[in-house]
Amino acid sequence: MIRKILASAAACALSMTAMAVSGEKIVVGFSQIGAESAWRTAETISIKTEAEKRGIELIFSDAQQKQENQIKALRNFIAMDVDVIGLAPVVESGWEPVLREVQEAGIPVILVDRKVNVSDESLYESYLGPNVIEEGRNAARWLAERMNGKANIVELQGTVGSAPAIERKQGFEGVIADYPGMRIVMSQSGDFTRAKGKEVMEQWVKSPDFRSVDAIFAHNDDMALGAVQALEESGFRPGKDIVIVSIDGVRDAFVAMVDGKLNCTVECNPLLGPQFFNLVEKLAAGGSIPRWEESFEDVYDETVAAKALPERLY
Ligand code: GYE
Repeated sequence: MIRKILASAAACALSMTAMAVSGEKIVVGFSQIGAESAWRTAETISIKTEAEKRGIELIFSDAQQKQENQIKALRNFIAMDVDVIGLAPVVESGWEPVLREVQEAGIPVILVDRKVNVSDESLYESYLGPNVIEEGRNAARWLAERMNGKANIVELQGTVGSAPAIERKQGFEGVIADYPGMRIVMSQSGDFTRAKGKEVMEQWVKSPDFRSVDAIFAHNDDMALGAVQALEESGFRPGKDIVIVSIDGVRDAFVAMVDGKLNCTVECNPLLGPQFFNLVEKLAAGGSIPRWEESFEDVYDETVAAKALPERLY
């Protein structure tokens, strides 16, 4: 195994020679959260495609949104003696014990798209992903401008305890705090899925307080799209009666913007395969990698949606 010989810089040179001679494959274990959103499906495809392209052996595990399944997967990867582990952690907390086991086995961990909350930062090598706080801020900045600093907002939060739900909320609230006329009047988790986003919105529209609501902030596009459906079924005109801003930038969000049903999406790039395996290859070659490898993203609203739509592949 490659990493075993990576213990020191001198040994690393040896390992590279050994790899070149034996053509030994890099083996990567990847623990994915599940398939809760179009975003995540796009990320999975990007990871699988890139591994294949580079001739890297990928052991892929789908946790079906359960942390316990991710912990089991990590223990399997230790037993299989993989070279590097990629972990997209469903929630932030509860990782310390298993990450310690992984560290003791000498396997480096790259966190992908979500962070963990651990007291010992040496338990992972790097976080590859966006600045999710900034995504929340960007959503709030766009909404503040669009609503002239005045809005009663309902918030559809992502998975409870997940880094993007915590940090998108934090970023959004930080910006609206500067606008006395903007406030969140209802807030609930829709677990990052279309079905739950719809379900939560169906409850909200029944409340008499909903009449005063004029904007929705959804932590991802799938929940916003579920909300759009619920609003339409209740006789509202999403995108017109109620302004909607969400995060991800998936293709269906652009379609909804072109149809006038969604007003803005803050991009969160799921195509992390190439950046992920660049980091893996650097580690396998004995190199060091940055603590945070940031992915590039943008903000798109209804004014540019039609032009951008043909380029949206996911
Ligand atoms: O925004 C959401 C997904 O962790 C950044 O997870 C990711 C988020 C993404 O389910 O759609």
